[in-house]
Amino acid sequence: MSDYVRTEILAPVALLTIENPPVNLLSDEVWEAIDRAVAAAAADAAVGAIVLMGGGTTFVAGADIRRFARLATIDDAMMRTGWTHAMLRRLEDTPKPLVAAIHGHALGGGLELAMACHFRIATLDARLGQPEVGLGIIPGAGGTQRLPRLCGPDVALRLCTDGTPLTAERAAHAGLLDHIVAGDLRSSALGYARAKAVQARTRKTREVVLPPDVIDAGLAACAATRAGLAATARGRRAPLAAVDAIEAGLLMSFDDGSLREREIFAACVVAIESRALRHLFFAERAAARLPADVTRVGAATVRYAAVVGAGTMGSGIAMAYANAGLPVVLKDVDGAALDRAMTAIARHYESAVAKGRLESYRRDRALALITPTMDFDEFPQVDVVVEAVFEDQALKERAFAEIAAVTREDCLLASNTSTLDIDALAEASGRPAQVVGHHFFSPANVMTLLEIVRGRRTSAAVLSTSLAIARQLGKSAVIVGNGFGFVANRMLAYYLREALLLLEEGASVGQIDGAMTAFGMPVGPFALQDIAGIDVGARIRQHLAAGGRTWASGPQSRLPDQLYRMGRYGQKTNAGWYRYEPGSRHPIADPLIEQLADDAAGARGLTRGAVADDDIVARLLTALANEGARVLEERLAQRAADIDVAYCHGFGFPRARGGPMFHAHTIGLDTVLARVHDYRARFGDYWQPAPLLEQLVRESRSFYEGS
Ligand code: T1G
Repeated sequence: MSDYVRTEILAPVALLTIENPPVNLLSDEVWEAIDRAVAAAAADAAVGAIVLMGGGTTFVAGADIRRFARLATIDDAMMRTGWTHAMLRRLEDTPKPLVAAIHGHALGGGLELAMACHFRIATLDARLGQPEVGLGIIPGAGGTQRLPRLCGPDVALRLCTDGTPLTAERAAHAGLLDHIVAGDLRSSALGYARAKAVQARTRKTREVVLPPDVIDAGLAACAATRAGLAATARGRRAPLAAVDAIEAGLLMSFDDGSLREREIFAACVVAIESRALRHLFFAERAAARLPADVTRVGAATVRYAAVVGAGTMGSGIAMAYANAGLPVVLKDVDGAALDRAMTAIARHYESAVAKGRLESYRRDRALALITPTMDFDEFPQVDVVVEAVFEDQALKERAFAEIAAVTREDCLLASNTSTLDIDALAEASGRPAQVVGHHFFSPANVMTLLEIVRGRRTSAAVLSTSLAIARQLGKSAVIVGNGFGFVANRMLAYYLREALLLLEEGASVGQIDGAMTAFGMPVGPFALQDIAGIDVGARIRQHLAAGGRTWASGPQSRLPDQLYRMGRYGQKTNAGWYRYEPGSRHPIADPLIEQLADDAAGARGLTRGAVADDDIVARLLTALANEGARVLEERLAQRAADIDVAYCHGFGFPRARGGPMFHAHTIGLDTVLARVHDYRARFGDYWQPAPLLEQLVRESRSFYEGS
């Protein structure tokens, strides 16, 4: 038995089990072990058929993408894929029937391995797909050439450009599977292989010839897919690259199409997009683990939740729990507010059903899981309470004292506060070990970031349970420290400050937002403020001012407070940085803003002038990276990768750029530092380089230790 493949000769079948836990990844060594094991089985006279299956919980989850860091050049990638393509050709040429027996996942290289086998069977729960596009690459082991031959160009295009796996049933219907196993996979596979041994028939996918009409339809589908991607790819290259490879396969021989796939894969795997997406793949998993200094304790089971405060955030949080299938009580002291919340929630689900985004039975199930209330009757039964009352310290402290008095000792007490002190809330509760921040991002039922704010006395069990809740809710968790604005909003303040100063310097709201959306942000900084509410920021500044504090030194535009005083809060008042027709969220430029900016510039003795888009992007992203370095220095984030996860999931930072810290990493920290110095010279001493940034540049190191 080799290290990675266990061979059992159960004549006339050779059963080969791939063993590379936890998900049987295809490292070079595993590919080679499969190659050897199949060849040895085929040479064994006692063997009439061969079964390839995965050990443990799954078939094969794909190539080990950690190894792609070694593919520094296109030539490296061409060498690697050349070997893999040749190996799969050898597998396909095996003279005895070769059966892939699939359970769990057959993804990426795992599906490509299965497609080079002669037959494929799977359990009903199996999932088969080519998720490479989510990693900024395309299938690199013949997937774009074998998929169309097995399931046609349409399914191949969908699998390779969208990345969503097929269920076993759909895979069978598409032609990817020959049989779905009802019982035990091992025994079914042995029986299936014994029958194939009798027939002694092999079937080479690469020899399937598509009829001209299928090819023509496929080429048309390629064109249609490209057109669709023009609107949805948001600058990502891999989905279009997958279309190119599939199209090549329709126009060329298998060998020529395979060579074209390898060339396209190679160009993708060395590009920043793939490096960024592979970075995020591991960053999301690292962020979801307990910090190294926290005792490993199991998570408590959460079956029943309560949300206190039926405002926008509270309603969104309640929907997030209901969408995850968890019953949730939504409490407010104001019956009218509760009615408004339930009406808004019902309207949200109705709209989703009307748009075809939600099946009606899911709407009914979610609505049935949300129970409005004005009392605490259910609170002794709940496992977690999320406080989402008005952003006022005294109000929240009172809420925590009340909640602690009506819940079990082991109930997790979370606050959705975005700026207030978790430790103060913990003390007010009388149960500080049970208190933690669960900072959702608006809309809480949509945005996938959950900042888990660790208080000084938050227990390991509460942190562990909070991570489990994030998984249950389908959120990406980031554990952050209890500093003002935590991580994402703390850095955002510096990003927004530069946007406002650029407005006063001469760029328009539309230009600044346009520059940032061209970079890849879903919305620009001004549209973002109109969505979140200009009043939210104004009240935070008022709260700080009441305590004699401000969020940062240095110049701050007065324009947001001016809009606040004018009642221009953003979308909620049909006017903010933009105008909005009643009932519409479409931003309309408002000449008043230019007038206000002219006045503000005049008050600062500035003459507004032209600003280049590139300068806008550089200024805003430099502010993010520099402040991110400070967040790391203050240990408010465990690692730079956590900040990347927070920005991609909290503000839709383009994943193909890896997050604000990864983007700085790719343009070079020396470039970032030089920009900080340049801004300091041009705009004032408030542009202070973060000491960590200076140190990393001095030592030629990266934000990512060991990378
Ligand atoms: N490469 C490296 N590590 C991987 C990995 C991968 N492809 N997939 C998972 N891991 C690690 C993961 O980081 C974690 O490590 C552990 O395995 C368990 O994963 C040649 C080029 C299969 C649905 O994109 O979607 O094939 O944290 O926590 O929740 O043409 O893993 O324990 O140290 O996610 O049960 C294509 C990616 C690759 C599939 C299981 N394949 N993986 O989810 O476990 S490119 C993929 C997943 C390719 C070919 C091309 C999920 C999963 P650690 P996990 P899970």
